[in-house]
Amino acid sequence: MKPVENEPYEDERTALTKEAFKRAFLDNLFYVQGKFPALATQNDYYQALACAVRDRLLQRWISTAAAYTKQGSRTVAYFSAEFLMGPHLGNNLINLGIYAQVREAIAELGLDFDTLLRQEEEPGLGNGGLGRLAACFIDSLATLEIPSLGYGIRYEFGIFHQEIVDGWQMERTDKWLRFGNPWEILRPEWAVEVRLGGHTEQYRDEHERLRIRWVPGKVVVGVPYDTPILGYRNNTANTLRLWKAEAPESFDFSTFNRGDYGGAVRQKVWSETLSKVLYPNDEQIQGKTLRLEQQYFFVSASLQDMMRIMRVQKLPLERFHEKFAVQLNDTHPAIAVAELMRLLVDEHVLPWEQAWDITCKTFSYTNHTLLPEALECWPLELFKSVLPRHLDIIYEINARFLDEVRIRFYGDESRLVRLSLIDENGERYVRMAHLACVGSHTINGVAELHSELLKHDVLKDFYEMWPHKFSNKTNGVTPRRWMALSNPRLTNLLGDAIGDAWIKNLDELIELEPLADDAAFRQRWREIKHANKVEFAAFVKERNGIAIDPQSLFDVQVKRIHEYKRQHLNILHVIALYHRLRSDPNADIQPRTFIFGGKAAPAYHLAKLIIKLINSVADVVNRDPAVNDRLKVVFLPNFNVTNGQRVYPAAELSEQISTAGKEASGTGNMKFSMNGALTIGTMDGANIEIRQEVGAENFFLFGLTAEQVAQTKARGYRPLDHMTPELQEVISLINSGFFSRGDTELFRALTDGLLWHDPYLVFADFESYSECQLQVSKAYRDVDRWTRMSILNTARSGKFSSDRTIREYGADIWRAPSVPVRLLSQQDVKV
Ligand code: 4GP
Repeated sequence: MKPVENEPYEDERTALTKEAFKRAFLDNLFYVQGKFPALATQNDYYQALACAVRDRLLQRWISTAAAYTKQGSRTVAYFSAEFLMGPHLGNNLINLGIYAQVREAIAELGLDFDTLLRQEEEPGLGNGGLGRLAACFIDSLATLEIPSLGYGIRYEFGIFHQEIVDGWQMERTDKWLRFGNPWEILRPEWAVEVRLGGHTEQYRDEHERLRIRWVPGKVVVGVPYDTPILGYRNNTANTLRLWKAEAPESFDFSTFNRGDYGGAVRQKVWSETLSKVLYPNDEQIQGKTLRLEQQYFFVSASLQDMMRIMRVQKLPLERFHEKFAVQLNDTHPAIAVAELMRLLVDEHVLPWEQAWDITCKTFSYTNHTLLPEALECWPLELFKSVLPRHLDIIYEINARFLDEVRIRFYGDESRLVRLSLIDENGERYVRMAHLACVGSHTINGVAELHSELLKHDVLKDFYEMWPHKFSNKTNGVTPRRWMALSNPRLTNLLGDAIGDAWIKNLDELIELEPLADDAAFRQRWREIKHANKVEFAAFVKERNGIAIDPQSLFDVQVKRIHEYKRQHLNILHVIALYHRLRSDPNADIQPRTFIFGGKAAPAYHLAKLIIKLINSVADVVNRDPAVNDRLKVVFLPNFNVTNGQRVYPAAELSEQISTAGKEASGTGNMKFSMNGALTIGTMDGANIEIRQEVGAENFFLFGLTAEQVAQTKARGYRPLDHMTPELQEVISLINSGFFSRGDTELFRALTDGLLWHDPYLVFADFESYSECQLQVSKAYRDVDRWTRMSILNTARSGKFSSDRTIREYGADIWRAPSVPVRLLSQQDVKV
């Protein structure tokens, strides 16, 4: 049967009906897994289910590729060292619109759908915010039908698994590929070579022109693994293309024949190291050779791949910037600026000026953090040893750039020093943020405040040079994963109340506003939150062995552990509450469950000590009958996407308590708010915009503003000036060894740090925070008021969809129109 023009066409194999799906599932169990029910494990069933879904993905993927190839569509290439995707199966079912049918089909076959979902190892190829943002963005790009490719690294080991042993974080290798990955397709035919190290030399070409040749020290092969990324209920399936590093010759027989077996495999081992493991640091970058090699590896492979695509589509390289818009997700891929120049000038013999024009029209750069320790700088010698040719190119870019600066800012020598791509104060460094700024046509921050701070602080000199390059693109998150998939009860209620258009157009949630005044609706709203809390409590019981009370206020802080995010402010307040209860057993305290979760970078000792303190306080408080179950503290191990999906729907209070001016945006704050949690937060990152949207009366604000933080520091901040009697008690209790079995030294690094330095102004904000928490408790006791506030948070969270963010990038930066895709059947594709 031929499809009607623009009507979705389903062929026999990939139909979306329940019956077709059951048949596909069993087919895949037999012919892909090679199993029959008596022998099949839950994992076999999961793989069969994933393959049945994948068939449906591939049909859309092929249809999409056909549409894009035919039209030679302008394409967004999102370059990111991290894609924190989370499990694919549930999300793909949501986006295909067959979640409910498939659940039924699996049940009818006598299997437990949730057990199968849980078999999936989540691909944790990112650290936190930046990597998860990339994942939300590619979901929105596909939903908005914008042709796009995500380019990154297929790490064999993603972010470590966190275990808590005796209160301490322990890291275990993330072997996510152990049982295979049904979502990826290997494309060996598109492998490319990437060179590293060695030296450069001059030579004369056939026209007697002096040219430069790079003689590499080693070569690796980048092999692409493709994952289709489905749009929500459309026919678009874009591509996430991740590179694995392999040796060109995996076994060197000539070396082997000389009897050197070790030498023969060394090249293979070294090559594979490049994509072996994700660096587990966020916002704290150390210049390590392997990291620069990883960055260059995926960037070079990707740019070469894009040039291949141009050849296939018969487009001349001079039009590279018309075909592709490349977004640099932070500075990790910024070496792309020099690499594109090298490819155009050295390999494709374009004049420098033309190559530079193409390069600057291709790239745009997003900054994700203001922390100075996160700004990537490579020691010059290290850089030269890995990328000698690129260092020459960067010198040339710099020379031309500084000439421009000299003319613009006549006589301003210090500005030249500040703007240079090379840091010459002491040991010399290559400044990657400067390379990204010079080589990009736009530069953006990820929330209004952050973008302002970039212009007036971190990137001030670049702003003065090119104010037109700067803009703000406030982050967003995908409502498919963070609501429709993870909060089915809320999704059903919303469906009944306002329909489901909000899944694709989150602004529709505003229709909920009048329902905040409807008592029956408020009742249902509460029932849903309660059911989510009960489910989460069961999970905590299973994971932590702690019984928590679903009637208590669920107060949650989940995110990477970092001093600037101030998990220690939170736990100090918990200790203060505990102290109040112990001092006055009749103190009137709202029962609360404090839930923490997050990973610390393995070498970040203070962050690890904060985890230990939280667990130590939990141990004491949870066992103490004197607090009479009014306080419970839980540290949820291994916070990742999967666990995030469990916790956001159950949360009532969202802790967004970073020192103002430090959190670029935050995206967890958005996930909480759209799931009906209220925020206690500072005027930082996107908190400011959340407060603006939901209304000041529906947000618990405390603490110094970014401006006040700066002033306080400028005046010479002394934490002891902010000591209150209660805070004094809290610190003494910790130092007395009360939470550490009498060890009075265990937490000294933390308490001394606070008493004498307190770089993130925990003490300065403590009183304001405690006071604000009292307001929270008071509001919580007024059940109707709280529910109203909760409904309004969801109703007014439309702005925080990543669809809105991507529309803004699309309109202001990429200028890539959407290309709707017509579903093809096998018969439509001629061999
Ligand atoms: C994070 C920022 O800390 C966070 O505020 C922001 O929401 C997120 O990027 C996405 O823009 N930065 C990182 C990092 O994850 O590694 O720098």
